[in-house]
Amino acid sequence: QSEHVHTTKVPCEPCDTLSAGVARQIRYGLCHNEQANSAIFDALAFGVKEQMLDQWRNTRLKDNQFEQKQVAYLSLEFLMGRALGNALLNLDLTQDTKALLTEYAVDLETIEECEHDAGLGNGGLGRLAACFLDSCASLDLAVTGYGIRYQYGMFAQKIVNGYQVEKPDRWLRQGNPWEVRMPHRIVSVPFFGHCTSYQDKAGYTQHVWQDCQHVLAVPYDMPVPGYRNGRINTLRLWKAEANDDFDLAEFNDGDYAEAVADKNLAEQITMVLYPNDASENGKELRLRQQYFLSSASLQDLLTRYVAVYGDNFSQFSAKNAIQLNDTHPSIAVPELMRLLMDVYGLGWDNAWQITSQCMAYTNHTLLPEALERWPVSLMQHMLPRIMQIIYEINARFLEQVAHKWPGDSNKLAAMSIIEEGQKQQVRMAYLAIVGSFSVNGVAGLHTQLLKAGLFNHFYQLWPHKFNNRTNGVTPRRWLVNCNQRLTELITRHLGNEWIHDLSHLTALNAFTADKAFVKKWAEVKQANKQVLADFVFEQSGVRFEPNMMFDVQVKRIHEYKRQLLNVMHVIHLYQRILNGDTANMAPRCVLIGGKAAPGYAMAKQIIKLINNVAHMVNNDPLVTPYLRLAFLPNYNVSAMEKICPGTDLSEQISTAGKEASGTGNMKFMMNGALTIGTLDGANVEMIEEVGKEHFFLFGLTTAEVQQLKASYNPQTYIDKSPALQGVLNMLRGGHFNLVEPGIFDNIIDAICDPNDQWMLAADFDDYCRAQAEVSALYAKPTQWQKTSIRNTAASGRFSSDKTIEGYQQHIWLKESFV
Ligand code: DL6
Repeated sequence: QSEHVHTTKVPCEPCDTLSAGVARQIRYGLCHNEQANSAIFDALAFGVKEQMLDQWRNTRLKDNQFEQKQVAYLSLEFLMGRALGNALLNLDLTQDTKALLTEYAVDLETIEECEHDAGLGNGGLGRLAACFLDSCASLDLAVTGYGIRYQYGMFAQKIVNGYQVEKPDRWLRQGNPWEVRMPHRIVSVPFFGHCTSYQDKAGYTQHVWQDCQHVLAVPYDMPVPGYRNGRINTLRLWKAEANDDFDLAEFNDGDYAEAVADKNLAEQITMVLYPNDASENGKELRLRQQYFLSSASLQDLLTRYVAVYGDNFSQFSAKNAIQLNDTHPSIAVPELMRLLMDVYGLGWDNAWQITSQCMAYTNHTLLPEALERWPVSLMQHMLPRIMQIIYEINARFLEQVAHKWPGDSNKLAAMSIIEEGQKQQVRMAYLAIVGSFSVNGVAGLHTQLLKAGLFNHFYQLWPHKFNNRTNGVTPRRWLVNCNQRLTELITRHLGNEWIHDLSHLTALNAFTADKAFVKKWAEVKQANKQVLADFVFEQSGVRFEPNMMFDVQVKRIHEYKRQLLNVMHVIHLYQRILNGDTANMAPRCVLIGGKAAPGYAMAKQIIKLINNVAHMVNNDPLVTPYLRLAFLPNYNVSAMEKICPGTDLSEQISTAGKEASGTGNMKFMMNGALTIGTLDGANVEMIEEVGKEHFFLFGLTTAEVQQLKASYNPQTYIDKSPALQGVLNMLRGGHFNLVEPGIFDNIIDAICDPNDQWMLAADFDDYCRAQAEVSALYAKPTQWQKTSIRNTAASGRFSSDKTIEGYQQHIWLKESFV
């Protein structure tokens, strides 16, 4: 990194403290690992954490005074990735560490590779939470992340004979040097049991939830350092432990399994992350996780508040905001009611006013299958008091509905928190909306669709609650740290203020006229492509050539994200090459990576198809000068850190109206990739920023998708498209599965199915047209590079700092709740 980047150094402990700390860790064997590099990583991480302890404590002490409003960010997922590089950058210790490591004859990159990704999330939603934490700390906001310390994070993906195989992710096996167990902040979370009520002396009905099983919630804190500002926020992750370790009597009687049964049952709660990103999880254990996180976090908040204000709750909503990251933690609404009423003795009205003035809900998806619902019977059994409170919230809410729409029983049924039917269910998203003062979507289009569709009734009732907060990503991890070459180039020309305020990147536009700069820009990309090519080879065995275009789609595998459309285009190119039609075809290396939910059969078949197509493409020497295809196994945060700096073309090709926002699109743009994409999610705003002449737009719009739905007939598109016919014929002919007959029949059927919601056939020709434009521009390297510069220049709006400023100003500090 350049000198410039370090001029804003906030005074911190001298580097010899770090060096002494690391040496001490090594000497006293705090690192148990035999492998030298891992041992150095552990020592370094412990040393860096030690450096943060004072500032961390000071931050906590300051925040405990409640001078600033405290925000609790409740999320079932925090996809943090690795912590070392980010901590060093934010604490301004990168250069010192590099120097220190020369003593051990090893470079920082090698040591960073020893850190296991903290994969406590599925994808976009969890990674967004992690970016937000970095921005909150960097903006000096008192925000605590509350999550679950899963013992097993997102599964590791192996590819065996082209198929995804899932392996458990034991990320804690070597220990976690960053975390601090906080036994004095343990709380207890109730489950099961039953409710009774009695009249108190004042004649009020009091409710008692009794005979419950209690599970201990043990906090493990992780530091979240701000960017060179002395603030260290906290990510508090809860681990479930049994109340009593095991039943000694049973143990003495020789029934060992029974003796530890309760312990195992309790600890199961935080054992594994559910690996589904866009489908209902629907399992009892998942509800236990949601309640466990919500209850433990709220108890923690209340304890902190009561320590300052005692039982005077009049300041609570002025001093606390609780952001619900998707519907997953929405059970926090009735839980806060319970705690305020049953534990702190508040009446319903007071408790409701407080609750509904501090809860804020972010929705992350329009896919109905991802909106959680819980059977009333399950809720009643597992959380009887919570179910009582939900009934009461619903009854009072439906009175408001009846008042607004007198006599409209359809409205009542449509908006009720309890869904009637064969099996009554609690609609968790509705519970979140009713209990929150703010409801936000994560991109302009997404919020508009929420208001017009999914949540329209609620929007009519409470238009003031709805607001948009377009997502963003942290420029520290996603540009400064992962793309040090580009950072250095930018900083040399713009100074370093852009790291604090990414809108400064617009100044890069002027440099498109500077030949030397454009040349340098191209050199940086070339060097990053070499790094990526090496990585792809190491991970997949496929050789990428840095002089070919790197065309990348990495994200969860889902039909709506349309990796299949991408492969169809690859097959089309392959066919053209086999036919000798390579005119105007820019040589390209296509990289696809991502995990499929283990139960999602179609997504797994798509992975198999990608691998089989890759096998044919990569083994034909007539084809490889023009086209290569690799499936990258085990795509995760640290893989993306190598991928986005080396990408030329970013694929953001979801069916319009289905991707809430996307955040990978922003990371690629920041790193100078050009995008091919639909008018979906945050792509819309990216186009607004960069101009549509610098974006390869294709496909149906959301309105067109909606309009076409009833009469969709893929055959009409197939009949009109020789290219699509060619692709389907090749698939039908079994070209990619000669020895595995029939394995892709489902995929072929899906493309030709009039019920194909993703409308692959409808968008195929236009996608190929846009891809041809990509090829044409790639053939003009200078113009390509200039467009690349313009993309980075226009990416300032997608810094999560901007997004968080919006949350702070329009949600967390909102003065009056109408
Ligand atoms: O808001 C973060 C992220 C968005 O960028 C993605 O577009 C969206 O799909 C994702 N949502 C989820 C939740 N379920 N689903 N699907 O991961 O949130």
